[in-house]
Amino acid sequence: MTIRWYPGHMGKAQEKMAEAIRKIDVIVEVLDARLPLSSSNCQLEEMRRNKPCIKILNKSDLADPTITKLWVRYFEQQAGVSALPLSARLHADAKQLIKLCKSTVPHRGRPGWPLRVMVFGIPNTGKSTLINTLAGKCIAKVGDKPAITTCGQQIDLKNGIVLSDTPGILWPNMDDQGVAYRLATSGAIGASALDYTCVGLFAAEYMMGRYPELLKVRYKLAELPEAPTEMLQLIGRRLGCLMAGGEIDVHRAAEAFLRELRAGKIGRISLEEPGQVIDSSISDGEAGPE
Ligand SMILES: Nc1nc2c(ncn2[C@@H]2O[C@H](COP(=O)(O)OP(=O)(O)OP(=O)(O)O)[C@@H](O)[C@H]2O)c(=O)[nH]1
Ligand SMILES: [Mg+2]
Repeated sequence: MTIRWYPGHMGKAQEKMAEAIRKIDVIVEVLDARLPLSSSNCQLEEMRRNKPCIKILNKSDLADPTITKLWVRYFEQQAGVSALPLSARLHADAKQLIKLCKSTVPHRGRPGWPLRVMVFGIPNTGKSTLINTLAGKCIAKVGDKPAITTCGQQIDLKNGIVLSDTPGILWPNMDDQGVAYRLATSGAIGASALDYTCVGLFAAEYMMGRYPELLKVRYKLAELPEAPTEMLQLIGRRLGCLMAGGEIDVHRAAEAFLRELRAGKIGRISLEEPGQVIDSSISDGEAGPE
């Protein structure tokens, strides 16, 4: 199944942000540390107007730490970009971001000259969580599903910094279905736009190839099966996803598996690494790359 998700509010929000960037000093792009490239919005480069950009690799508590280090190095090579892995719920991590914003634009952040920061990113990467941690209180609505924020808002941190929270936006043409499936695996795509079984099979195949030991431990398996379909059956059995008559409900199993994967219950994983060939081979009717 081809995944496409571009709800109406995203186009409108993007137009407003492109305009608002004129009056911004630094852009903080909140990426998902488990898939930093797939969660980068390709439209930002054009919207950015050469403004400095800090790439946050958020949810680093859920990502493979060795691979996150490689990603930091990867992004640091880009002009005008610094990269910082963090967990948006942690105050100590958020403080590091404040320091970095101030050192990136040292001439602002004084009375009458606030440092204007736009927090930008695709849905569900933790933008509003980061803003709440920076503000020290719950100002922005947070949720465990994409497109929680649909309108922007400005927050004065009273420390010389004014933040703009923005809705998560994607791009209209999701031509690279490898990217789309990684986004769906991470929880960045609305449930209405995806088929849990297809995404679950994609995620199971990836995990079997890249993190087989984590699967064995989590689902108490001595060996992994050959095929992702069998893997989902085994997971369904372990998690009690049964239909009347005792057969495995594969759809429910896939949904439960993705929930566990997204919450880090299987372990810290990364869905991509720098230099890997991004697989674009998924097309209509296919569950995932063969
Ligand atoms: N484990 C972990 N979870 C996080 C972290 N940051 C945010 N989350 C969770 O990720 C989910 C999405 O967080 P939000 O802050 O609503 O994300 P957002 O980017 O504002 O999402 P939209 O408004 O939909 O674009 C919530 O369930 C958060 O609790 C993090 O660093 N680690
Ligand atoms: Mg939000």
